[in-house]
Amino acid sequence: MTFSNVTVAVAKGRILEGTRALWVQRGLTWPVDAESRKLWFSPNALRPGMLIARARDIPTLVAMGIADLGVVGLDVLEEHPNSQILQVADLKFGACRIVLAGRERQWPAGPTRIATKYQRIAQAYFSLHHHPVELVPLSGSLELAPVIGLAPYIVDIVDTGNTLRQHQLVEIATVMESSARLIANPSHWRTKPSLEAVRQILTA
Ligand code: PRT
Ligand code: MG
Repeated sequence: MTFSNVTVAVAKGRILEGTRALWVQRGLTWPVDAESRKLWFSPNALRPGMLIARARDIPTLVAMGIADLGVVGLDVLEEHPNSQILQVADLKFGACRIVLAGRERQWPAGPTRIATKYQRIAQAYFSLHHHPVELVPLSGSLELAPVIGLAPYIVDIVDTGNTLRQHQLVEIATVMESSARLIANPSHWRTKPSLEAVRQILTA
């Protein structure tokens, strides 16, 4: 099996780190050197090529066939749905939860304001619970929102819970669980057997 016709798009940050650990553990050589700012690495017979991009751009790159495969969190796939991709494996790393958090472990008493970077996921969750909310879109530093009086609640990613604790916030409910997923371009998945080979190596 040659990998010279396979390119994988990987979300930078934690997902890239987790992909590196898995990749190396499965005996593939890692193309990305830490010092360089290079974001594209060409494939060769022994390992797929790699593209490093913003998490929310990974589904687009795979849907358009720029990359054959992609590695991205389920949270990103749910927040930015794309019907032009296939989810082909749960890679198990990058596990985290999207939670509703606030000052007290108590469901909001009435209509409330909630700061989040996951507007679609949060809206779907509160609609399901028939709970009226006003979502405040923020792209980062969510934990600040209750402290500065922007919103009493947040919907955000939690792993260890340290960040919430440091801001005197507690989890009220789990909205969804997430982990890194392997996604594929549907037509490339059908026509390139090397993609299935990559999946098998990463999930063995
Ligand atoms: O471009 P953008 O800023 O959106 O992402 P990024 O390039 O900074 O990536 P990064 O490293 O933030 O990783 C994002 C992806 O990693 C998410 O889409 C998730 O699938 C996954 N992931 C897993 C996490 C976490 N765990 C996590 N803990 N993403 C973010 N966090 C944040 C969390 O929001 C909190 O602020 O890390 C902080 C520490 O978490 P605690 O609970 O361990 O303190
Ligand atoms: Mg980030």
